[in-house]
Amino acid sequence: MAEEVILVEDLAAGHGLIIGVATLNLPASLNALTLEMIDLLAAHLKRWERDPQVVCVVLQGAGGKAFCAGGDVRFLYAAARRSQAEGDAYSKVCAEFFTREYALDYHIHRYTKPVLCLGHGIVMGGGLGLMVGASHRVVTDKTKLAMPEISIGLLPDVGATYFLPRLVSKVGLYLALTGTRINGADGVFAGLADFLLSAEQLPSLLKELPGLAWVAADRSANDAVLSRYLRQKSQVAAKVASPLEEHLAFIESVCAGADLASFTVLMQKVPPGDDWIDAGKKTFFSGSPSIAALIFAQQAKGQDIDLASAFRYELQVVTRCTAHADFVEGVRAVLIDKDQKPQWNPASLEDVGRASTQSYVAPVWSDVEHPLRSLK
Ligand code: QUE
Repeated sequence: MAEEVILVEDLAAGHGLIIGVATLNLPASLNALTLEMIDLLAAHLKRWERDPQVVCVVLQGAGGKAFCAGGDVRFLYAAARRSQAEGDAYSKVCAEFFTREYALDYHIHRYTKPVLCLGHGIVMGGGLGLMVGASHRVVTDKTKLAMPEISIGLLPDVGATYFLPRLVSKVGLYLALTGTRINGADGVFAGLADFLLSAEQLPSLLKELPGLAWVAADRSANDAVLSRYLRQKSQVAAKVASPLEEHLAFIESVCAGADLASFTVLMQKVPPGDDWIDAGKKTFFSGSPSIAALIFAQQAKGQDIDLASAFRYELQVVTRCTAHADFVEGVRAVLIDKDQKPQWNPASLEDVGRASTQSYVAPVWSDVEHPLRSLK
């Protein structure tokens, strides 16, 4: 029998109260989100939200290596190729996937009960989309966070239009352009996570949660109960250094100009020798030039719009991405052929003009037709 891709448990928390636990269970692909996982998770979140006995929801990943490494990119790649071969304006299959994924992410942001996300191990792309909206975001000394989409010709999505511009200083822009992998301490420093624990504390956490002083139907009381518990845990956790914090002045210096040309020049001038910076430079200079330009437009736009509008904007742009050559070429180079040598079009940062960006931001749907029009 096939394994369940989402494991679900209703933990008894005393006095008839319940903690809903959802475990992403595709460890062989680092729990990367499939459409089936998205739909199952959405259904359970709805059920737990309606059930007055449920006081808290926990999201975690099976296997110990990853909470969630992203989305089902191979599925999206196949769908994008099929639609491009047919000459379609965009892939309906991809648009449907992103619509359901963003609706799930949005639901987590707006959830009416505490959501505890255990962001242990790899949390990238779609995984970060599940985590950032949770009310209680736990990371560990094994956590690796990133928005690596520039490497596959995709706009950083899953709410990145909204959450990246709201991180400390220019960190969001820098993470989007360079795909830099940051650790748990960095995540707390940046504003992507709330509590840094030691990985060894996680098993006891799920055992101790049912014993906390939960109250039926009192969201703010339960938020406080959970926060107090996690704060105590984090106080006894091993300390982890934050390379991101150590590089904050550097990030501010390369992001000081307001455009891609300035960022490119400033990054070119950085001498090699710092591994953390060198990895980001490599990703930026080998990433999609069109996406680099789009990220500037996205991060500027995202500062001024609300969460629902950010998801609607992203769905428009990401859907356009599925009709461009860079997405198919990027997935081919990174995940299919693994030659790590994408041939981008336009090929260089100097060649990207307004026409490229405009072709990505041209709306697919009018406001009244938009698949996410009902997000409030
Ligand atoms: C950039 C990305 C992704 C990536 C690698 C990149 C991404 C993504 C995955 C991924 C990882 C493991 C899997 C899987 C997909 O890798 O978004 O199916 O098992 O989901 O360089 O954006």
